Amino acid sequence: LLASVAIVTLTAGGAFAQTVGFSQIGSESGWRAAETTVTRQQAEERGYDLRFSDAQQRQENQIAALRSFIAQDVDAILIAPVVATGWDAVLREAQEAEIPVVLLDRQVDSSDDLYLTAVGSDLVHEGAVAGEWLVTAVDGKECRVVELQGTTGSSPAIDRKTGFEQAIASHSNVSIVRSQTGDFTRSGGKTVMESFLQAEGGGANICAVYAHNDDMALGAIQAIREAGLKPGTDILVVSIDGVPDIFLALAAGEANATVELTPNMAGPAFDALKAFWDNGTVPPKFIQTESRLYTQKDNPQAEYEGRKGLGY
Ligand code: GZL
Repeated sequence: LLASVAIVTLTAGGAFAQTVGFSQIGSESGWRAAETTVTRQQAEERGYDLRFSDAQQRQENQIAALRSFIAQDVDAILIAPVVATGWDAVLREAQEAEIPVVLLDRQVDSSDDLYLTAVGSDLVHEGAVAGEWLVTAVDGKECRVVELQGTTGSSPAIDRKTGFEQAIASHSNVSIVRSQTGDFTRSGGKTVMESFLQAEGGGANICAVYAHNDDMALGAIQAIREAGLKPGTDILVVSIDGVPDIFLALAAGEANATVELTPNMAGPAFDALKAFWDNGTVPPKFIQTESRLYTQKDNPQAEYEGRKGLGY
């Protein structure tokens, strides 16, 4: 009996194929919550022991989490870096500990020899898709745009702005007249949109709001409604992520377009890590996920039904 108990204990103790530390930014948006859910599911399916840390959107907490994972000698580290700068030292410590690091959904300014690979979308392209949609929608008419930026210094805030501006650059009828960070949150989007409305004739001078994510767009929609205007009609609403609630807003005619971002960054990350652990395969430095545009014409109610419950 004792021998069999020992065997069971050993087997149970060895049940986890690998231990992975995950430094997550926080839960600032529905998309971020979904990414966390999917990462946990992906780890579970693979039998990995996922050590999870929520940084409450503070870089110092992410750096502390990485140092803790290094001290635990985990087999790999996943990190969604809240901002693009300030990672060299801790990434070098992980490299010296021979722990592979994979970036999820955001990029860093550090040299790419300091991480195994980065899984994410082409953030500049997402901004360009949003800009191109608006240019087409206004069809030559003047359009004064207000912009709700993501977290200051984050790669999505920088790149989505760049892409949108590139797309509207050759259309002088479309221009960004105000731009401010709403920190990727609904409350941030609502508060900043309220200030834009006040500054722009109660909204009479605003043709469209471009939000770097759906959560800020949903906050802006609320502010537009409370100002007595019709979101999606008086003021066009274009954003990025494809969270379930933006599909409800599309179905209600209160939003006009979103660029979908998959929350499944962990799947490709774990696949790359398995090849690296098993065969030493070095993946490309960027594993790109696809994104696509959805508008009111794309059966948003059905898209909502298909997405709710995916952990958003
Ligand atoms: C983009 C990702 C962004 C999402 C936001 O890749 O980093 O962070 O678009 C989230 O919803 O806050």
